[in-house]
Amino acid sequence: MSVAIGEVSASVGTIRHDWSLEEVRALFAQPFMDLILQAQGVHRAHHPPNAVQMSTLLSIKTGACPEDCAYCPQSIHYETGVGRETLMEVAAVRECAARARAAGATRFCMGAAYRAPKARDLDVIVQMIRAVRELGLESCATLGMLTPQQARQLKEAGLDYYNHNLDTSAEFYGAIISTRTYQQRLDTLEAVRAAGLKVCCGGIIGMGESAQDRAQLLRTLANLPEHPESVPINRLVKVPGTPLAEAPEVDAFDFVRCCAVARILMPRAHVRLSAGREAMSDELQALCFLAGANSIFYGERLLTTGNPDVARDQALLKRLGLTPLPHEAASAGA
Ligand code: SAM
Ligand code: DTB
Ligand code: SF4
Repeated sequence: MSVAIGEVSASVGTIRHDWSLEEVRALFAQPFMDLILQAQGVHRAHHPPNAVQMSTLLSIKTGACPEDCAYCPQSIHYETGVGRETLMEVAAVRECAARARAAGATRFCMGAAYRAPKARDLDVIVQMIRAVRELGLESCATLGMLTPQQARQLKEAGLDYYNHNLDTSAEFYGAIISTRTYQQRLDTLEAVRAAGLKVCCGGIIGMGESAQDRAQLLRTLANLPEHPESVPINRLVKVPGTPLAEAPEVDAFDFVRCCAVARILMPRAHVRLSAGREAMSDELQALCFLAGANSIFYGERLLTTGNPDVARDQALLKRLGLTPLPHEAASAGA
């Protein structure tokens, strides 16, 4: 069934949780210029037009992950040259967070190569969250699957956001990960929401998924009971040694379309132009911002791979007249 563009346009910008696959595919199928204009319209109705939220990532526990995510350099199943490290010391994390703040980040995101955190690790991570918050930064963590009780423990520690990605459509998921199910991801997201944490949830483009898989991923995110506050759109970083090292290149305009459709489906979310920026031209990144992306990972490393250095990003923001978005508490004067 095809949906008339006019019908799709009429609902643009309203907060909905009932998108059909046909509607989402019709958004994607529009002429590029129409799609970008629509996304930019939604963007301006819900966000300051020239502001970008900046998060810095730190890998607090690197490598030797038991999961088999086909894209991931940290999986123990693949030879990628990423070492096996233990959980960092709290003081070292505090120093990294202070440097991120000095460079202009407002949120600090701590990532761990866990299937799920153990109780003794969580006790240390609670101290890291407190240290990050004491610096006046927003805190985010991505530690794998959580039980409802663990999510509550993180909330009590003052955690603001939890990142847990769906990565792709439910249909394509089995081709990428065999060691945990899509439903387990949805269960973690539910536990995170129930604990009162803000949700950061998105996916990866460029793993060999079809156009329909991309539409289904974004549709699943938009049809969650509440939209994630933050939606990372990663372009696969092809790491030698992973099964996806030779994945086909994503068409740049198709990637921009994903940012635009995410913006239209989840008008209030911060759509984050995430992994893969280092290999993107400034012009492609500008198109993604035009399509409604309004957040980036900032700082020369993601978790184990590179990211544009601070000088390049500052120059890009300046050339585009974009300014860093202060975090909510800061802009409310708290
Ligand atoms: N281990 C935890 C988990 O998987 O939930 C947290 C860290 S994991 C590295 C966080 C996310 O990074 C993954 O869900 C995936 O979306 C993204 N990611 C990992 N490797 C990537 C790559 N090579 N390219 C793009 N995104 C990647
Ligand atoms: C997300 O969606 N992307 C970030 C963050 N959440 C944790 C991670 C990207 C990782 C890219 C590969 C690496 O550096 O290891
Ligand atoms: Fe482990 Fe996360 Fe990498 Fe999957 S994405 S292998 S769970 S670190």
